[in-house]
Amino acid sequence: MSVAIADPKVRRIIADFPILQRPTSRGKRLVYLDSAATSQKPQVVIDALVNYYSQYNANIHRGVYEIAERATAEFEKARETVASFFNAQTQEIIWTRNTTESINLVSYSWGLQNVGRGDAILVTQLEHHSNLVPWQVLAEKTGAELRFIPVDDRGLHVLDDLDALLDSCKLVALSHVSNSLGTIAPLDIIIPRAHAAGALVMVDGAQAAPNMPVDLKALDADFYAFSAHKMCGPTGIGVLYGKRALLEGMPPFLTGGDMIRKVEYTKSTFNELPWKFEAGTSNVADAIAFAVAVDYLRGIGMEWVRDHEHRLVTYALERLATLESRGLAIYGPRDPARIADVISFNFGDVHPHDLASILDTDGVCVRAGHHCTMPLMEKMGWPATARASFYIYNTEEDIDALVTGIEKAARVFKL
Ligand code: 7TS
Repeated sequence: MSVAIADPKVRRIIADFPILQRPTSRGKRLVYLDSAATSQKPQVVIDALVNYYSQYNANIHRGVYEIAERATAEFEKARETVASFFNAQTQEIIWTRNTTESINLVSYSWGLQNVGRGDAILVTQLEHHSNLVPWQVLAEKTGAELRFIPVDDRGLHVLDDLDALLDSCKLVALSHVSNSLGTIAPLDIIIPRAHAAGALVMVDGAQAAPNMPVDLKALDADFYAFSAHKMCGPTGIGVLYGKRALLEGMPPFLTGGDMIRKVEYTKSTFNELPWKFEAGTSNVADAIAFAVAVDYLRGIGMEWVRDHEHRLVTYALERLATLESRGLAIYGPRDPARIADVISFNFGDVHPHDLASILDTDGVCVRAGHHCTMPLMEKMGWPATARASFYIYNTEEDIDALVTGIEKAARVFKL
């Protein structure tokens, strides 16, 4: 079941993930190539959850007894850990459930206050539904125009008409990395151009935060959203980063307990940042465990993560290219420098769900479908794709298993 992994660092990383130690129900090694959907969790993160619930489970920001004070302290320390990892101020880190909720927070709170008829919201043709539907709804509510930065047939941003697209634009909302094609957005060009045109920039960092170093101060985006579960952390906890001055000026998204300073029968005043945006009992355990995941990634080094995935993407493109003459279509950019963690493909007329099912019989997990980017699939003329995505625990051997699985599918479907 096991294979010899040459790189001792990768071997040590794999040993940290209990799910990678057990065989599949068919007795195969688990070859997990779906980390873009959600990453696996190292034992330290699982332990942090168990430790919270078994040692100091209590509600935060209210109890004066020892375990409640410990829970509050660990919860707020987790925020500091995340802030320092991404080079932000602690008050700029708002806990949410996930990327989707973070984007909705901006759309409802900032959007409804600042966007109106005659304004434009600019997104790209690559967006995950989470960074498209909230802006469609905002445009519909406010009468604003929704515009699109086009992408070419390799999924690369076309910036030729950027100045015209930015005219009257209040917000540019785009993904740092595309979850369907892996394209890395040219934020170094788009963010300064948007700011010069008077627009704010909201970056969907769901696929970038787990896979590359992100320095929020240097990036200069106004808002940045990501989910813990894609970066070794638990599900149910995400982050909205916003520049402090902007967050200060925004009304709360949800209201109720914990986000208030004073409540009278007919009116209330709201808490300061970041708690103004955190109504109700927070996801204490998952925030604390997320900070453990962040420390785990810090120990590995995000530069190493990016280099490792660059090696894997380069190798995967080389290996998959050998199947092109037999009908494998590889989508997205072909230059590994332009791709983060994802490669999408189709094999002849085989439906990607059938391909994924055949791969699954050998323990190889890939995602098949539209990847929550239906408009992109439609524009490209693909009904769906198969998608392999890579993370810190993947190896060249995993890519070999993918290629062997595709060859097996070719035999099954007589391609
Ligand atoms: N934005 C991008 C770029 C994403 O990849 C995802 C999730 C989201 C937003 C939403 O994240 P959530 O944590 O709020 O759900 N992407 C995927 C995927 O590619 N396969 O499953 C989920």
